Amino acid sequence: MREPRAAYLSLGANLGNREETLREAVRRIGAAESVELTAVSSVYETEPWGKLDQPRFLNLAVAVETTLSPEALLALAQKIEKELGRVRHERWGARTIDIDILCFEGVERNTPDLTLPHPYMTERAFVLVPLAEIAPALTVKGKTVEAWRQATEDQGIVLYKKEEAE
Ligand code: A4P
Ligand code: MG
Repeated sequence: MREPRAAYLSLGANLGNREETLREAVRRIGAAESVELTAVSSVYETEPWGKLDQPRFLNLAVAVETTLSPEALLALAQKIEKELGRVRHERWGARTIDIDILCFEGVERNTPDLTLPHPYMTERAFVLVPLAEIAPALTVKGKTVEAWRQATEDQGIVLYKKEEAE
C-alpha cells in the first residue's frame, strides 16, 4: 500500500446554483475511496479571469490526503465534474463546476492531460486566496502560497462566505 500524499484542488462554479454545486463536489471528493479531505477553505466570489464576459465565480480550495496516483485523482475530479452536469466547454468559459488539481506532493508532471503544479496557480487570486487560507506555508515553484498571494496583482476576489465553525 502506497503512503498517502497531500494534494490540493481548486473548485470553481459560475452557472446554476453555484454554492450547492461546490458543496456537493466537496462532499463527493471526501466520500471517494482512498481520499481523505483534510481542509476546506471558505467560499469566495470572484471576477472572471481569462474570459471576462461571463458571470462571477464562486471558488474554494480543498486539501486531501490520498493514496491515488495524480492521474487517478484527475479521473476522479473529471468524473465528479461530469456527474454534476458540466456541459459547456469553452476554454476559460462558464461552467457548472471545474475541478483542477493545483499540486500533488512530490510530483511534477508535464503531459498533455496533466500539468503539475497547475501552470496558472501562482497568478490567480481566485486560486491563491482560498489556498492561502488552508495551506499558507505550502511551497510551490520556490515560494510559499502566502508569498505568492501577497505578490499577485490579480485583485478580482471578494469573500463570499466564511466557514461556520463546526
Ligand atoms: N489538465 C492539465 N493539467 C491539469 C490539472 N492540474 N488539473 C487538463 C486539472 N486538469 C488539468 O481542462 C482541460 C484539460 O486540462 C483537461 O482535459 C485536463 O486533462 P478542463 O477543465 O476540461 O477545461 P477548462 O477548465 O476550460 O480549461 P482550463 O485551461 O483548465 O481552464 P482553467 O485554467 O481551469 O480556467 N475565473 C474565476 N474567477 N474563477 C475560476 O474558477 N476558471 C477558469 C477556468 C477561468 N476563469 C476563472 C475560473
Ligand atoms: Mg479545468
